[in-house]
Amino acid sequence: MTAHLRMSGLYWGLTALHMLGAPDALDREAVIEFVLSCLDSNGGFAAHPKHDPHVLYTLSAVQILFLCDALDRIDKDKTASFVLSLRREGGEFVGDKYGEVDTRFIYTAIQCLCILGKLDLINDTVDKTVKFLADCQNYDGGFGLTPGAESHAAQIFTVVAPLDILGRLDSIDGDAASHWLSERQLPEGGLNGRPEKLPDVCYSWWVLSPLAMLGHLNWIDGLKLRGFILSAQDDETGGLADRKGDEPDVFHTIFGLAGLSLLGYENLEPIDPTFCLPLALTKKLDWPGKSKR
Ligand code: GRG
Ligand code: ZN
Repeated sequence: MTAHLRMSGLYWGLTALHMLGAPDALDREAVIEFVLSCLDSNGGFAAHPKHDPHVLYTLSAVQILFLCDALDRIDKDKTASFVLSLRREGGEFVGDKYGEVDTRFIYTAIQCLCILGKLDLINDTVDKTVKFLADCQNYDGGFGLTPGAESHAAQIFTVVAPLDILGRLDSIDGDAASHWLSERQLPEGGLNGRPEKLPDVCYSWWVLSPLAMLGHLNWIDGLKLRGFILSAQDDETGGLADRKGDEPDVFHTIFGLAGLSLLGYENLEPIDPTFCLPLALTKKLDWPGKSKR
């Protein structure tokens, strides 16, 4: 049932374990072996052996290898050239050979190149990419997956994070985006992804991380959100669900923990809002926006 997103599942689980102070809980060699078993001859990674390579799973694979300090196990140039092959005329990126465009793929491509130390490969089109991302901002302050598409909290994350990496946050109206994000908090404390929707623990990440990057974390009530996230922890398994009483899963566990980490929760390793990786590790990276922090 989870084969189509297995690689990201591993990244979510491993990052959650890092936040919980148990980075070695999984067998390192088995993790690396699984990642390498999903490597395509073109340098991209699939979610599962014998699946098609995709930029989403290529980023998850690169993040896992970075978390395991094992990037030397792949040909970085080849993986970077797979990512580069997904770039289109207007500076946007598609996810794979089937050609879907989404700000998610711009973010994942840029973070991937950044971890590989190869961001300069897009120097010639970076202005067009920044314009494409900025053009996704709507009159309500939010962002959609392409210009003109409906505002959604997660798409704000996938626009703000690459602009933060590129050091170009000044190309959007950050206050308008933050205002739209601040309206995601419901009376019970939880956040939704767009107006009239139910609150969901994963939006603790999709909403809080862009607010953190834009310097407006205090535009929501952190104490009330903390209570909402904690109420979604399952007593028996320890995992977090989308909301109280539902079945827990690794997706809501990582993004609930990451939200708590951004809120400064005790005994959780700090998470980087731009990369969704432990801050202790991203300190080792270099990127154009780093000096603006
Ligand atoms: C490195 C953290 C990280 C991410 C990589 C894959 C990706 C980039 C970002 C995903 C962004 C995204 C679009 C997340 C959406 C997740 C989600 C809960 C979608 C649900 O959409 P609906 O419409 O939910 O089913 P609502 O809550 O609107 O009903
Ligand atoms: Zn969710």
